[in-house]
Formats: sequence, structure tokens, C-alpha cells
Amino acid sequence: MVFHRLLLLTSSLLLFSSETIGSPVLQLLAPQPRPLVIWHGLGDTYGSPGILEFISLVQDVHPGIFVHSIHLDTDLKEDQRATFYGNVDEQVDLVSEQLANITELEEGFDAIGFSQGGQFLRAYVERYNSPPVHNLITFGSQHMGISDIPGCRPWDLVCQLARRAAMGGVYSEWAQKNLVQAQYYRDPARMDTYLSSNHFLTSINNELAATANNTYASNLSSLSKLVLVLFLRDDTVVPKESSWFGSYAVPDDKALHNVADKTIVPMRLQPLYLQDWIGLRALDERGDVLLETCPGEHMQVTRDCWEPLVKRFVGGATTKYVVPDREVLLVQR
Ligand SMILES: *[C@@H]1O[C@H](CO)[C@@H](O)[C@H](O)[C@H]1NC(C)=O
Ligand SMILES: *[C@@H]1O[C@H](CO)[C@@H](O)[C@H](O)[C@H]1NC(C)=O
Ligand SMILES: CC(=O)N[C@H]1CO[C@H](CO)[C@@H](O)[C@@H]1O
Repeated sequence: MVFHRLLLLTSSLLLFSSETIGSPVLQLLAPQPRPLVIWHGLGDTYGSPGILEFISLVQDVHPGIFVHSIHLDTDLKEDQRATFYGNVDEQVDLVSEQLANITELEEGFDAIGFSQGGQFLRAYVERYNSPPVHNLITFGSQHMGISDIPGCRPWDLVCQLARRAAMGGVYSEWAQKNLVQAQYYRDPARMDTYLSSNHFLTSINNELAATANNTYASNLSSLSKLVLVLFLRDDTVVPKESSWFGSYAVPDDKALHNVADKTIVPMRLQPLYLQDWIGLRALDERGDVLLETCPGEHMQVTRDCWEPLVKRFVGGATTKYVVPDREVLLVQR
């Protein structure tokens, strides 16, 4: 039995056999869609019915796509707990190892972050990005933090305990290392306390000039597209404009602290953007930051909303082809 190696022509859909085969074997193969990595949100798990359904719908849109759902623990309960409790720097580090371990991802992938999973994936891009992210889509994420800790469903005890602990001392050393939401809590009315206590968000947003890291900017601007989705009726993320890098203005007068109608500073007026601390402006001026909306409440990811985005920004053709032996196809004669 003779095996003939086939040449793989990456620029076309055809595979030609080597000349040693009498008549050329032509085979029509589809290019392999770029893989997708998903990071679920607060209170969710990597294998929840909602996430599994989403994955299967994405696979209907892009047949054959490889999808990885990020987990911090293979146990579902522990994975859910890790959305409330843990050190986010360590979590992102663990995820970078997890992703680097997966051979299907080695040429890069598109990524979708749901809610807090979005800013955590951005941290991955800025700090690791190996394997690299092509397009990053974030749904209802808190890129400029939150100015209030989200409420919990009445029966959700894990959430309620975490929330109570966070409200108690959101900027305490303990909270900043152990409570996930505290690590992206950013209250413009207490900016000094935030800047001196927060580790995670000040880092990924390069808000501290003394420790700013230029790699974050070059890595983030290496994205092909950054797609930021805001839920128009989001009242969980305060303010909802955080999904678009907006935040409340820093009150210049302490007396303004309790003023109810707070002004939103949009992305393009943020110091982070104007001085391009993280490469966001470079990306935007290239036309590669897309501000999108979903009509519903926080994480009401309706099909009308996600499907056009998944069609446009996920599963693009790679130069890889669906072949049994990954790089070469062996034909038995
Ligand atoms: C990566 O793979 C190695 C070897 O299979 C394994 O020991 C390790 O736990 C994996 N790391 C992560 C973070 O998944
Ligand atoms: C900047 O970030 C990169 C990527 O995480 C890291 O390797 C490097 O040590 C950081 N540099 C400084 C000065 O902290
Ligand atoms: C795509 C890209 O720029 N990736 C770089 C991100 O930063 C790390 C250093 O931490 C580099 O190794 C990557 O090449």
C-alpha cells in the first residue's frame, strides 16, 4: 500500500496530488473556520444550558467551528463560584495557560466575552495574547468598571454574600484580592481611593502612569476588530456606558457626590482614549472599534442581536483546511 502526500494549496479550495499519482486526485475542501473562545459572565458556568445552547447555535452558523468555553474549574459549582470569589489577575493567568494548552487554538482565535468575561478577555489580550485573538466581541462588559455592585437574584446566596462583602469594604486589600466585582469597582466620586487600592482595573486600563505597560497598548491594538456591545436597557451595569468605555465624570467638587443626574464621559473623551494608554485610540482611528447595541436588558443576548455579529466577526476563513492529519492529507491507494 502506497501513501501519497498531497500538496496543500492554501490559496484555493483544491488539493492536488503529487505527480507520482497517475491521475490527479482533486478534492474540494472547505477552509476551516477560525476557532472561537467564550468567557461566560457573573453567576454563570462554562457548561450552563445557556452557554451550551449558544455554542450549538454558533456551530449552526459556522459548521465545523471549534469552540472552547473557558472554565476556572471543571466542576460547574466551583466554576460559578469563581465568578464571585478569586483573584482576577490569577484567573486570567490560569486562563492564559488553559488556552495555550489547546492545540486547536494555536494559530489564534476569535473571542466572545459575556459581561465581566469581556474585560477579562481584554486583560488576556493585553497581557498574554499568545495564542493571539483575532476579533474580540464583548457583550455588556464593564471596561471602565462599575460604580455600583450589581444586585442579585433573591435566591442567589453566593451572589448575595459576595455582594454584601463587597459593599462592606470594596477597596479593602482583602476585597481587591478576593472579590471579583471589587476588582473592577470604580467609583469616580472616590477616584483617589480607587487609584490607590485597585490592582486589576487600574492595571488593564493603564491608569497609573508609574506602572503603565506599553505592551498592553501594542497587544490590544494588534486586534483585528474590537466589537463593544452595549445593552440599551441595561440597569445591572452602572453605568451601562461602561460597555463602550464610558464612565461617570469625576466630580470636580466633592459636593457633587450625591447629585443624581451624573454626566457620562464617552469613550472618545476619556483620558485613557485621548492619551491612548491602552491602544484603544489607535484601534479606533484605524476604524476597528465597533460600537454596537442589543435592545434588551443586561445579557439579553437575543438571536437578532448576536447572529449578525457572529456572522461578521466570528469564524472567518483561516488558511487551514479540514484535513485528517492537520497539515497534510494522506491518500490511500
Ligand atoms: C496544561 O497541560 C498540562 C499537560 O497536559 C497540564 O498538566 C496542565 O494542568 C494544563 N494547564 C492548564 C491551565 O490547563
Ligand atoms: C508588561 O506586560 C507584559 C505582558 O504581561 C509583561 O511580560 C511585562 O513584564 C510587563 N512589564 C512591566 C514593566 O511590568
Ligand atoms: C500580538 C501581540 O502583540 N502579542 C504580544 C503580546 O505581548 C506579549 C508579551 O507579553 C508578546 O509575547 C506577544 O507577542
